[in-house]
Amino acid sequence: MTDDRGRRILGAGGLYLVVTRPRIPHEELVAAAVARGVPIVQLREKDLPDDELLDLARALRRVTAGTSTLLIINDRPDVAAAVRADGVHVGRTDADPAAARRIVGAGIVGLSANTREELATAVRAGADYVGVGPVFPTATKPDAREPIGLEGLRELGALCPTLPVVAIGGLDRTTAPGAIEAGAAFVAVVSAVCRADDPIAALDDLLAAIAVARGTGARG
Ligand code: TZP
Ligand code: MG
Repeated sequence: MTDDRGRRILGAGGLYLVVTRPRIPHEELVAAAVARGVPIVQLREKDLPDDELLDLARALRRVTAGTSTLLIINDRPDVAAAVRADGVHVGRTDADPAAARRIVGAGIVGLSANTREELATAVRAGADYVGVGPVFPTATKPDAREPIGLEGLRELGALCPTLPVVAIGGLDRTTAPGAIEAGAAFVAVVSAVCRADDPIAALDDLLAAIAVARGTGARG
């Protein structure tokens, strides 16, 4: 449901960097991600007033516009549309997927799934990709569901062979290779980069681990 650039990037896989309260300015981290060819960056800030969220989204749009990095906004199709982001990620308890689709039009709509039923719902709703997890326990999302483990990830991924699977939850440079081996197209991380003492060094380490696991030799 997205344009050629979006389809190509979604089809290629790699790192899906979720940016939540990074230890360096958002723009700096996202610029580093763009410079390294990270395919997807998501802005996920749940506690900001609307005007600040919009300003931040606009700034990240400026950093990602015309690059090979897609910008996805968490939870807020209105913000995604206002800044012309590439799409929105809608969690289970967030905006209605059909409403999100109407608001972002041809943009990307990503949906979350933790069970077979939720996966079927996401597919029916016309998700452009599905976020599957949490794979492992995570401290980042206090209301996260039961971890599904690598076996759960493998099982859910096998049920939607034509949809890119974004694995999330407890992933870092040591656990990301297992998620890729279990069939994930993308590895999504929050704390592995945003909570690191040196987020850009952590980004480099993670990209190197993902490249080895994907057998691409390239970063990403
Ligand atoms: N959805 C499922 S788990 C999760 C989200 C947003 C948090 C992932 O954070 P981390 O720090 O990469 O485990
Ligand atoms: Mg959400």
